[in-house]
Amino acid sequence: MDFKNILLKEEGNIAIVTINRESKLNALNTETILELTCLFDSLYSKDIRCCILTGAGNKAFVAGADISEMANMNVIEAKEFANRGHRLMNIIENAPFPVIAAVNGYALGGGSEIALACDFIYASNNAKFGLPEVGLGVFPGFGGTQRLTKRVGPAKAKELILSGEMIDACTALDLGIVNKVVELDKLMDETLNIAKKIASKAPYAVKLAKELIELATNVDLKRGLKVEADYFSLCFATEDQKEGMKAFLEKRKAEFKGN
Ligand code: CO8
Repeated sequence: MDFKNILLKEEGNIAIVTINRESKLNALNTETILELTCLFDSLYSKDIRCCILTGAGNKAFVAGADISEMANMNVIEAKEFANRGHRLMNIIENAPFPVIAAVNGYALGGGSEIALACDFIYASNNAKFGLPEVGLGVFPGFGGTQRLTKRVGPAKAKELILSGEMIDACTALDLGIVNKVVELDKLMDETLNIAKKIASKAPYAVKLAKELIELATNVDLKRGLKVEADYFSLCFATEDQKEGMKAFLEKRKAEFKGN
């Protein structure tokens, strides 16, 4: 598949997706949103065990939705644009493998929103997060009002969204938006390290655990524990459960095949 605005590199079972519109600070226009949706859709049916999403260059991860494209939209076009954005965020969030955002600079507006749709975020020390949309006469429309609130709680989400204030990587770390901050030239290595660790584990168990953690943010404990017990038992239908436990008892490294 040939894409104009994104790059895909595969290292074993790890997919590295780079948003590649550096001259526009990787802003998300419709074409890029559709390409990313199509790419993630295609990754669903491959043996991908972890994915890294990043931006080209060392200045921006994604500086937001493309303002030049949005400026003259009518109501119908804006709705379509928001729906396309939601589809992309959902396809990332619900991917059957973990997706890690490697935020290498500005993550503004839609850039923060796409990072929040990933399972977790590693950031470079020059990264800046913000949802400046109210300064443009709109508000975060790619899921930011919902996902940021779930991540940091309503009071902090209100402070950030209603002021449009930009925060640095360390503040994002303190708020729990980011899991780790590293120097820019170490960002990909550090992110690849954790991706490799994840990719070496049993893929089906990783996938179910990801689903359950997501579920925990949406249902009460009783319901969550019931589904956890169901999913736990499902693991025993896999070869990987047998291999994982056998390898432990034989004091060797498990070889997971994803079945
Ligand atoms: N959209 C389009 N182009 C952009 C964007 C953007 N979001 N951000 C940067 N660019 C372009 C600039 O226009 C410029 O292009 P050109 O060279 O052709 O003039 C190029 O990228 C480089 O940018 P700057 O010259 O501005 O670089 P600076 O270093 O001076 O500034 C900033 C960097 C601070 C990141 C600055 O570019 C900036 O403020 N960008 C916009 C940030 C922003 O407001 N983002 C939020 C956008 S709105 C949004 O994301 C809504 C999501 C929900 C949509 C819901 C749909 C209904």
